[in-house]
Amino acid sequence: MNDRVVVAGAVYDRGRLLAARRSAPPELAGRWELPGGKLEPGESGEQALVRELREELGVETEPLERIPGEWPLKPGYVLRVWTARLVSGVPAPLQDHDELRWLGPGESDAVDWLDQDLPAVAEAMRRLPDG
Ligand code: 523
Repeated sequence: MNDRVVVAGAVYDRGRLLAARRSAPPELAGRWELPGGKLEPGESGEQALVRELREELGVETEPLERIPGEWPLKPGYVLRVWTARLVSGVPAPLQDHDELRWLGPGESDAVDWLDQDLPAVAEAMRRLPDG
């Protein structure tokens, strides 16, 4: 059986990367992630990413490129990550999150990332565009 895909975005704006602190479920609350969510039937990864970032943060984004790789989550789920550019809006923690932070170069260790997000975060930081 195929694993269900969870998409997440390494959202850039002005040379910084967006980090989001989860407020649920209890076992993940307080840890930081690249925001996103589950792919729905019929969606491409990029479409799901744009939808999730709109729903959860109230922003419009443009996917840039897929970060190579796929990371296991809870049984039956895998994580895929895209870099993305903030197109419009100011991110707000509308759903699933209770705090947001923009991290500049060298600041990726400033928050307690979910273990499963760490490889993609490291690569997203390497790809951080100039401000
Ligand atoms: N992760 C995760 N890292 C990460 C994301 C976006 C999600 O480890 N960057 C995990 C957390 C959950 C699962 O993937 O175990 C689904 O993510 P979730 O809850 O953000 O997906 P949604 O928003 O689609 O979930 P529901 O609205 O609850 O269906």
